[in-house]
Amino acid sequence: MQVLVIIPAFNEARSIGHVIGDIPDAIDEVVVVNNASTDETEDNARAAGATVLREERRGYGSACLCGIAYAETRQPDVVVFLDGDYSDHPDEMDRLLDPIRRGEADFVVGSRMTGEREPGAMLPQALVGNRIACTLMRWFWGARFTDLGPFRAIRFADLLALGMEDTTYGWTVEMQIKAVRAGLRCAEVPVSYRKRIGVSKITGTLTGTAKASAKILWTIARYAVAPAPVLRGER
Ligand SMILES: Nc1nc2c(ncn2[C@@H]2O[C@H](COP(=O)(O)OP(=O)(O)OP(=O)(O)O)[C@@H](O)[C@H]2O)c(=O)[nH]1
Ligand SMILES: [Mg+2]
Repeated sequence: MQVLVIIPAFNEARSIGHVIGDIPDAIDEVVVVNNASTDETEDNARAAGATVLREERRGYGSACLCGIAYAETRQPDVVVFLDGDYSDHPDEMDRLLDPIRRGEADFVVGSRMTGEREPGAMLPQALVGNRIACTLMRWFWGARFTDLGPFRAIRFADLLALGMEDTTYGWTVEMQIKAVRAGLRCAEVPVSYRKRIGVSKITGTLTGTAKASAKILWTIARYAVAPAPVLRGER
């Protein structure tokens, strides 16, 4: 099974080498999408052995979309996403890949809610936001997720068929909603989570939290009212 890892990174010079270094050797290619960083993220990622792409349009989803466009030239069987701040534990990647390898799932989300969290690694606003978003996904689509965690694996053909489009913080929830609506076999596995290295950009800041919360709720609302033909018309 060919696996390609996509890491969106905005000013993660101090952590990116650790993230890449802890990815299991069996992984075929690690792609860091440098999202207009002003530090040494790009040099450090390359030095650690990653393929480095540049996406000048800021936004978590923009960086992920750039990674997907590159993956289309590689056609891996599975794509794994994770953050560049060393909060996720890259050495736990097999936890995500095993259900896909066994043919039991198409999409696997790493849950920090059922996994081991270092105290303070997820701030209260992130915990509450996750709970609300997952509750809404259960009400609207019967989805049984406990987290919107960034560490996740998906069959590449299924990912392309989802037609992902969010360019910012709605990315993770969009993927989960679309996966459930598309009838993919979704699974969750516990993953560990530690305090990030470097400067917090989303949940650690007031504006980041406000923007992310608004975008996540907006994304849920948008798909809750979207009739299926609209979804089929996408991309
Ligand atoms: N905020 C933000 N993050 C980006 C962007 N592009 C890529 N990223 C990456 O997205 C990942 C998640 O951002 P984080 O700042 O860790 O957000 P968070 O995990 O909610 O909160 P903290 O870890 O507390 O900062 C990191 O790897 C960032 O480098 C962008 O435009 N904005
Ligand atoms: Mg983080």
